[in-house]
Amino acid sequence: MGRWAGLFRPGHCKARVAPSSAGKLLIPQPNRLNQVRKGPGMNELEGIYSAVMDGDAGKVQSTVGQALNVGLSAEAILDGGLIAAMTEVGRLFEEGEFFVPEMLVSARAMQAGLALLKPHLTAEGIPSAGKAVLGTVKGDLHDIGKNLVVMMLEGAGFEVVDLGTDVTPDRFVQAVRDHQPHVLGMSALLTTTMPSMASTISALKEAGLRDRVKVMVGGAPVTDAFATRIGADGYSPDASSAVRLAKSLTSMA
Ligand code: B1M
Repeated sequence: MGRWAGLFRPGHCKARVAPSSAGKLLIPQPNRLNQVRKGPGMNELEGIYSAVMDGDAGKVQSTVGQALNVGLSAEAILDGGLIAAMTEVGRLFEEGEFFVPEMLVSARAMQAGLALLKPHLTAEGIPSAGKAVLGTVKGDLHDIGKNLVVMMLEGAGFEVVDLGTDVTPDRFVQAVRDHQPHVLGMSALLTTTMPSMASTISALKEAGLRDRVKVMVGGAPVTDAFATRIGADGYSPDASSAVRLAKSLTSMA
């Protein structure tokens, strides 16, 4: 249960009760708030955390507003509220306790908070975790999974340039030239569009840019073996492991 046990009030978050991997119901534990260390702004951070876990975008915005009003820095709100909650959402997803729809609503709620924080983060000059360019490959219009990866990366502090769907190798190459990202991420949902990932890597080589960017790939039909075969630097099966992969690739870039 991790942070759930300490951070949810009794009766809170009824909609989030989800079957656990063991088949049990994931029910918030009795109130252990008294055991959570109290400090200035702690209530606001707990509010943000709970609202992201609940996928309640309106509440995320109001609690982020309150946190700014009581004087918390944008960095503290990002790390202690939004990212902490999304990290937990990712963990619960990986353990089979959260499912894609829950991860999506939480990610969207987190983005609503992020939109409010962005101007403050820029003003505070917080260094980003890295820069990533992402897109769904040529011929492919599936973008739900890619959007989820974008949101999770933004939630983890990455600056993300989202090229959208149906992105040609040339557009990926141009984006690497223009934005100089640490990581280039490609998503494909169709077996027929997976070869475009290989074409993009070839196009990067031809443009002399392959050594300047780490390439990660993902999407339902993509596998680790395929990623290795086409010369990508990494593959991840879901959005939360994509964050870990992007972080490790960024540290190598
Ligand atoms: Co399409 N579709 N679809 N579709 N569609 C699939 C993919 C399909 C498996 C359905 C099926 O037949 N069972 C099948 C592909 C078969 C194949 O190639 N093996 C298929 C087909 C055939 C088609 C069309 C050709 C149908 C037609 O027109 N005849 C057509 C193609 C259009 C095109 O792209 N040119 C088509 C169209 C569509 C819709 C437009 C209707 C819609 C897309 C809407 C949209 O995305 N805006 C759609 C949908 C919704 C699906 C299914 C039902 C769901 C896909 C999805 O969003 N999953 C899908 C069947 C299925 O998967 N069960 C299907 C949820 C999403 C969160 O998961 O995208 O896997 P996913 O992302 C995950 C991971 O893969 C990973 O993280 C994400 C979150 O954990 N991940 C990455 C993804 N990208 C990553 C990148 C990374 C790292 C991780 O690093 C960069």
